[in-house]
Amino acid sequence: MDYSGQKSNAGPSCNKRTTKGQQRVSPEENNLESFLCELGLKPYYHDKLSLSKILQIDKRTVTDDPAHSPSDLPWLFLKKLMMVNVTARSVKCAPSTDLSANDCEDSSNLDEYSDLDHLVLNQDFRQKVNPLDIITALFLCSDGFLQQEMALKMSMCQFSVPLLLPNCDSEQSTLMLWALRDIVKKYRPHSLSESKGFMEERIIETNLPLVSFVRLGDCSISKSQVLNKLLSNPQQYHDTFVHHDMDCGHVRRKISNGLVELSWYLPCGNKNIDIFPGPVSVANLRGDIVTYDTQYSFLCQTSTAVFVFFDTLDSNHSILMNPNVQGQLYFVANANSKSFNMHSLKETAKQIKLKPNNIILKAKENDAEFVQKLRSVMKNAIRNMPVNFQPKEVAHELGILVDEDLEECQKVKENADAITTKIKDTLKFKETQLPLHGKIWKDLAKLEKEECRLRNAGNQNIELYKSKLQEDKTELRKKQNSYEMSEAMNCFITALSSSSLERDYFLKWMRINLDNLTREKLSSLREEYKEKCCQESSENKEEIALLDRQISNSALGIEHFLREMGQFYEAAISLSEKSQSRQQMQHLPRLCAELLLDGFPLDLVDGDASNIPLRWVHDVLMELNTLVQPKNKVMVVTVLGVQSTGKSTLLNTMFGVQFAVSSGRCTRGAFMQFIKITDSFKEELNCDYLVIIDTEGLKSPELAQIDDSHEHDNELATLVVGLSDVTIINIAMENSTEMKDILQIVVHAFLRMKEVGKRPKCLFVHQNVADVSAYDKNMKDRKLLLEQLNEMTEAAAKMEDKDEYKKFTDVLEYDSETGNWYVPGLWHGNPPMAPVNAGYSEAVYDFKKNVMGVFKNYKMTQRNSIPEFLEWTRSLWNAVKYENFIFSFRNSLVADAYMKLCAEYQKWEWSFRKNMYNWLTTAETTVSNFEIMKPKFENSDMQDYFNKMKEEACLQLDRGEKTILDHLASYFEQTEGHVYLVERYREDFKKSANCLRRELQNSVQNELKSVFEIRIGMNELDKIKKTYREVMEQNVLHLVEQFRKDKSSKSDKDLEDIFEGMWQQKLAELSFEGLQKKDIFSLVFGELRDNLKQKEGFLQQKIIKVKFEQCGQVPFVVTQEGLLQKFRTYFCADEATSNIQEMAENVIKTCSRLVMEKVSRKYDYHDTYIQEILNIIDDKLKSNKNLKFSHNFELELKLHICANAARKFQEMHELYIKENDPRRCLEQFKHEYCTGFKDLFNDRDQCQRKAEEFTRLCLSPAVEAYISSSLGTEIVDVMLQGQNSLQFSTQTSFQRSVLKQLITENNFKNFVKYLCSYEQYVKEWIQGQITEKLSKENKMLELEEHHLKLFTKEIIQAITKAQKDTSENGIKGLINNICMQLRQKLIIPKDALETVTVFNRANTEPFVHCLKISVKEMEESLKAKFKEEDIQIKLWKLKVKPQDELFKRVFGCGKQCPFCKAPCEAGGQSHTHHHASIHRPQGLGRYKWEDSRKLVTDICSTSVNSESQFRCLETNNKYHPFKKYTDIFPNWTITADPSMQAADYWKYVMAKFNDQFAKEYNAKPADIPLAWDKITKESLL
Ligand SMILES: Nc1nc2c(ncn2[C@@H]2O[C@H](COP(=O)(O)OP(=O)(O)OP(=O)(O)O)[C@@H](O)[C@H]2O)c(=O)[nH]1
Ligand SMILES: [Mg+2]
Ligand SMILES: [Zn+2]
Ligand SMILES: [Zn+2]
Repeated sequence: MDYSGQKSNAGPSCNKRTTKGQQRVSPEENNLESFLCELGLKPYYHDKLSLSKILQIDKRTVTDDPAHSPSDLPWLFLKKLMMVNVTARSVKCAPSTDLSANDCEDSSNLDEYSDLDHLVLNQDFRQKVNPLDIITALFLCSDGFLQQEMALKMSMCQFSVPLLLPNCDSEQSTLMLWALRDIVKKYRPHSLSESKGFMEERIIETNLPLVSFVRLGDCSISKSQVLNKLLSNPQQYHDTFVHHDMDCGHVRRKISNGLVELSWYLPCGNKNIDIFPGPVSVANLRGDIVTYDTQYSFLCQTSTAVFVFFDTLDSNHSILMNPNVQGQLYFVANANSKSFNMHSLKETAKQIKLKPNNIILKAKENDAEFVQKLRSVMKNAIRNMPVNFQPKEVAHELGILVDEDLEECQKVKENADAITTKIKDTLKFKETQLPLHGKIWKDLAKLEKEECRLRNAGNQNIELYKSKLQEDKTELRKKQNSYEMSEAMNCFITALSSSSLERDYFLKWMRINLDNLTREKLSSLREEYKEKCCQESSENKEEIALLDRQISNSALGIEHFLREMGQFYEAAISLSEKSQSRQQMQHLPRLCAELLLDGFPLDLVDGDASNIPLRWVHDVLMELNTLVQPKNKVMVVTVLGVQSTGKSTLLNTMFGVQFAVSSGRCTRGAFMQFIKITDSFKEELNCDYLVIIDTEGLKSPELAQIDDSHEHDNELATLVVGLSDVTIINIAMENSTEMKDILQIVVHAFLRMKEVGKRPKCLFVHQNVADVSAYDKNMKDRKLLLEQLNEMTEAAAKMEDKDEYKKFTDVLEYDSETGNWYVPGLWHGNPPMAPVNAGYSEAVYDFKKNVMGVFKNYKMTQRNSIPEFLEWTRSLWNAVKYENFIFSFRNSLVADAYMKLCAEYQKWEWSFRKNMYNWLTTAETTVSNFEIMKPKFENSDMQDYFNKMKEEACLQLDRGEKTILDHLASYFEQTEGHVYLVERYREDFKKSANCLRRELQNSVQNELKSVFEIRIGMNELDKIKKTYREVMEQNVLHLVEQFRKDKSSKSDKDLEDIFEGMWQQKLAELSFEGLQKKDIFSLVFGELRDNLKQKEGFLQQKIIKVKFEQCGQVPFVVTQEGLLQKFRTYFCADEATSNIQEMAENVIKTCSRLVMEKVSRKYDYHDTYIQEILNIIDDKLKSNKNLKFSHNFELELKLHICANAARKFQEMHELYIKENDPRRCLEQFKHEYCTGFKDLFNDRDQCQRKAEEFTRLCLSPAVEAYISSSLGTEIVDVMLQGQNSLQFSTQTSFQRSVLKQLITENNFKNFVKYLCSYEQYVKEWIQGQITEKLSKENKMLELEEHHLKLFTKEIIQAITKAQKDTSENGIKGLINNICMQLRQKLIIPKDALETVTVFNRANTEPFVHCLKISVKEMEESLKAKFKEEDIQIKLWKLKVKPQDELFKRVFGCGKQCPFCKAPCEAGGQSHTHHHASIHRPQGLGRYKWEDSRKLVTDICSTSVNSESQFRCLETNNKYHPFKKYTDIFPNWTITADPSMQAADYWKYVMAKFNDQFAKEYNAKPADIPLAWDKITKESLL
């Protein structure tokens, strides 16, 4: 074909085989720089691309945009290569669309056949780049580590790799030794076929025969294609070398001429398949040897055989005379070529004495025969020839650069060698040079677990036992500290401290060296292990266990050095802060953090010790956090699965990373690696780093049995599942029993996460499912899988005591359609010559896209920062160490989120309460003013009004409840603060809101009802009073008329006498019918009997005989009778009785406070009062049912309280009757009547006096009442704001504040009070806080004055307004108008009001003037009064008592831990589970040992994890294991003490006051564990 007409800018054409290389290329086009520019790689020529940059995750990672310009190509190539995709080299630009548009236009003008020319002419080369150029360019622009990685991945794809890299600008070649160093190949030469042995070697360091293929001049045989055929197995052709017929292979090469590529042929041991019996290296030089003579010389000197391809030998054959040819030379020529010249061939052969056998001519045979011929020649050529592959030396001789000659690289190689050359025996080396992380660390790990599990505690005192474990730990740390840092470690750490480039080289060298040291041993052990595992026979078990141990002994990698470093650090940290060795270790976490940031995988779980060095990991990650802040959000992917199922391979393929991969047991423990997410992609993923965690394979139960590693597997799975956002479950489909086993472990882990609030996403990857229709075909399998998962969920739920989970989907979101992925087998063909299956790579890529999609869809809330990730690690691992994971889990993130929610809820609750209080106050005021305002309400009567109010109350309550529920809903929708962690508490809070509404509804309705009924009673009374007043008024007026007529002047004395006479006379005339006195006792008793009606019959009988009036006169004492019959004989009966006594006293106190409050209101008695009291008693009894009191007790208690209440109410009633006696009321205002009479008689101006009277009698008391009714809620608000307000925000913070104050005072009496009369203590404490805060800077007075001032202003405004509105009716109308304005706030005393308006003839204008002055005076006098009054009295008088409100807030549900009495801290009123953050030694709750009577030191949070037992009333006096305490106390959650320090507070208190407590509790002092004495007060504050 003729290509000569192609577009010019593609440069000279690239005709088939004849236009090779540089001949026709103009210099500037050859320019490397301009080519790099075109590829967009120019910046990286000097500032090399690094591996970590390539691994970063960006948009391109998950999108499939085609390449638009050549500058996209290198990235596309890299992306595919990193995922070991064999199609990586076929990258090209998408056809440009505008070009084809042009074509169309053109073609319309031409005849239709010109299109055909067009097709040929328009071959567009602009956008195309030869793959070799891309590879060369990338190698030129990459640093050593990326080069290594590229070479490694290329060799996995069975691509040839660069051996000599040309630089067409400098015309320098570089030998790529370093780049190829990482390639390790495994093969089986025929010599080992029989023994089934194999070789595993770092291929570039191995002395393999090299066969080179070069070209002289033009050649019509495609050398590369021939080579590919030569190396391919007959049944499976593979393009090892790029050749002309591949995608873009025909595009002219611009910079890659002079490139020498290398590939290997490696046998698999099967003689029928293998082409060569042993391994062979094959080199291929691109370009003409005439131009690239240096490369040719290099090959000649390193190869066993050199094959020269040519068509003709003319002038250029002198190159073949090269005297340095070390091996044999072979000529390969195409005899069919036009330019082939037999004559010159013969001539040359003669000249260089080439044997005829060394000349291969392609004549009539086809390609297959030709290749076969070449193969046999090659086989002969390398057979029995000495091999001397010394590329480095040759390169130096020829002036070829060597990549690893770099100074940084060489220098640190020495350091690495210094460490590794001394290693003879890995086990011994580890023992002597890395002693800290060996046995000691394993022992430490065991101790740490024993501290939680307490399996060997036996009958010992648990706290003593724990204290001993603590000492043992300290001892081990001491031992660690006694070691000097070994020489090897010293070298290692020094090397890590060097510059980052040197450090990277050092680590690589270390890895290479250590790998070389251990590979041989390890790989054969692993192979053996794998075989033994597959056989699954029982005799193997011993052997497997032995192999496993051997593997672990022989393993020696960088991770061991890092572990040692970690142990050095942890040991040093245990020393005092000032110690020198601690100072010296301070920098280690930083070093390690830098490694992580560089993309170095770090041990998370040490697989040997099966433990996490928490302190070390913590400090490293915190350093990392400091390094990256504020970009510290992470997402976590983990993989779990059976051993050797390609987990590490999967992760490596997905993310381009390098987790250790090998057949047989390989990964141990769990490794984590950080991958950066590019800035541009960050917005989409909302996170900064991806953390990938590779884990050790889980074992099948048989294997797990051998070394008891079942526990280890479970722990590991729980940890990594808990840490991850996405968990990949890797399943090799072939083995479904294995799958079942690991699923069991996994399901457990997920279940646990569900319980603790974490929701990882779970994806199943099924490996080795080849078929394209896998997805459909596996429908049945998926169903089966789901069935099994469901089954296991149910089983696991039973085991964890969480029966509510029946299905897998109850535990987590899982869709069996989208949650399963199918991946075909990894290799395409037979290893070692098999490339990675393109299907594998593509399937993994699809999967990766899906994983990224999952991340994108994650809610913002679920992203953890590094410290949060750490907190998860810590809390998960701590919980894992206990046997009972779910009940041991405690996470400060969850706790924080819960606290926040509680605090919010408290706010909502309070604002609801406050609204209702305010509403009620207003309602009551209006009701009280009902009569005064009657004209306003027209003809409605009280009952209508009451109903209306009730309706309105309901509306208010509805609204309030809804507001809380709305708040709650939107709280859970927010994106910050990890709200998803507390999702499971949402229901609790919903219920609490309902509950709160019910509570408020009851109290509001009761209150309203009593106010109304009392008001109705008073109205009756008022009517009577009114008639009397009217009589008096008439008489006074009459008197005035009478004496006016006299016209005689009278002195005041005379007038008074006259008035007195009239008054007495009229009083005698009027018949006063006051209120009827009622027998309150019988009313109360009636209510009580009603209350007891539902109870058992014998109470009814008993109550008939009771002399109610005589009850309650002596203090209430609970006797044995108070306890239920069957418990009276129990060992703890005494204690039970005293508990009941305590409760009773509490109830009595609460009720008597309520009675006092009612009495202080000075109203009449109403039945709702006693009903309220009975309700309180019933509530209390119900919530204290666990005390097992008898019915008799209930009766006695109620009688006691009711009788006392009745007494008080009787007094109150009588007082009320007396005060409201109509005669008395009339007499009360006698003075006013008298003065009125005098004024009228004398026609005196009444303005001032009336104004003053109105203020004094009506306004002033009303204002005072108003202030005290509104101040209560205000004070609560004050307490909830500003300094110290946090203490009331949640139960937990309240507890903290109280405890803090207690320890500061450090007073035994206070502790006892707190412990024994908790409720009382809390109340007093709150009262104290309020008094303190309000007294400070006269806060109380300030509040009062503020209200007073505002209200005075309001009154004055009302007066002004009333004046304007009032036209007729004179003063009376005016005053009524004023009251009208203020009717919602002021309760105007009616009697007084009417007295004031009587005979009032003043002029409005001066009256208003006087009134305003009066009001001002009132303000002053009230101010003075406020100043005098005591704050306690003021608080007592408030209608809403702030102390009660705050108490409700912080007291919560009021339940106490059944063992140690620690108060419940759960938020809301109706939570399903009570919990306390700090439990106490049970001795503080009066527990003592039965026999020795010593106080018990055990702490519930420990006991519930131990083998101990307890007995009490609830267990029917039988012993019950602590571990199963939930059987007895199902509503309590007692979590383990994760830090081992939370209980320090009480340990300290108990140790300090041991003797005093013993005395107080009538017991013997406890045996205090040693460690307790060491706790200092300072550490607790
Ligand atoms: N034939 C075949 N081999 C595979 C496949 N996937 C992985 N391998 C090989 O299996 C061996 C084990 O792979 P790893 O990735 O180390 O397996 P692992 O699950 O991480 O192993 P452990 O960490 O030891 O549990 C390696 O030699 C892989 O090359 C596959 O799909 N088919
Ligand atoms: Mg692995
Ligand atoms: Zn407790
Ligand atoms: Zn509770």
